[in-house]
Amino acid sequence: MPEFAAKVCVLCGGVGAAKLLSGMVRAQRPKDVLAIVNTADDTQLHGLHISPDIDTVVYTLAGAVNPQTGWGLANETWNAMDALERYDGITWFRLGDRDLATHLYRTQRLTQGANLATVTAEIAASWGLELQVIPVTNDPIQTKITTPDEGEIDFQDYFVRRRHNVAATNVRVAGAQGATPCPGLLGALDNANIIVIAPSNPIVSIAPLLAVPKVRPALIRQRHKVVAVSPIVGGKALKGPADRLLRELGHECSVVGVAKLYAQVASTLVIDEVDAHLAPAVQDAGLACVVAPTIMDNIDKATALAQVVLNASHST
Ligand code: FO1
Repeated sequence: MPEFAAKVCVLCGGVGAAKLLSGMVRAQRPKDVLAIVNTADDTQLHGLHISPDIDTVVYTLAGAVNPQTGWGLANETWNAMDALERYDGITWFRLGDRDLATHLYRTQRLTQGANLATVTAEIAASWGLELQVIPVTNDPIQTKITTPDEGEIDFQDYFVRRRHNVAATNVRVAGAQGATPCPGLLGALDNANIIVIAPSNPIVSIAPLLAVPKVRPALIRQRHKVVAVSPIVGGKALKGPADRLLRELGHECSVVGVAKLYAQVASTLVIDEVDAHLAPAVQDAGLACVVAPTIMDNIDKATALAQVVLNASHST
């Protein structure tokens, strides 16, 4: 059983989490940070196993991510995608030539019998990362979105192919019930000084992490050291469909709605200054509320937010 001696465990989705991690590894020693990453966005395409949230974390922390999109690699070429057009192949999910190497390597190693955690550690190490990056589970879990006119579709169909421009009437994480937390994950949560819920999509990035058995109970048990950062600012998501998903699934699309979603597992919610007037309502939901700049449009702001999160954990 691997041991992850991390002082700070961060529950991560994609872009927002990667930005906070970039700051966290400057506010804290990188090797004391453990990123626990959602894998319910994973998809099989071209016979390859693609782990978008893991790759966004790795590429961002390596300083190699495409800064415009927050996913994939900067300075990419698209020869493989262009060549696939000849065969009318699958090109709606854009895989750059260099990004493809990650999926080829991951798939080859999984085929050899390595588990996702092992392969993720190899990929993170190859990019020179010092922080620890693990999948929430080595078992297959998939987010499935139910839409009014198509029934249940896969996550990337929803997110990319339909540009999350369709209403969701239900979201579930297939495979979660039978999944086992990544070895070492529960121990890391127990031993951490602080557990952070990154500003990721509560419905499709954070909920899948909590759906893996024993993870939610572990946070409930240690709620006093769990600090969440709201991904909703001024009633909107900074990126992606978090705001519309909250509304479509019957939640309040505000920091108060996020507070109510996290009340069981987190004791503090960090909200942006534009939502300062809602701090009392967050407290009424049962969480301490910290007001700070949460829009990480540069590395210094990400570092400052990481420091706010670390300080918040000492104050509860
Ligand atoms: N997102 C898109 O909107 N369009 C794409 O073509 C796309 C390709 C892609 C390839 C690799 C990868 O790791 C991520 C990719 N993403 C793309 C983002 C991905 O759908 C999202 O990052 C997550 O699944 C949600 O956070």
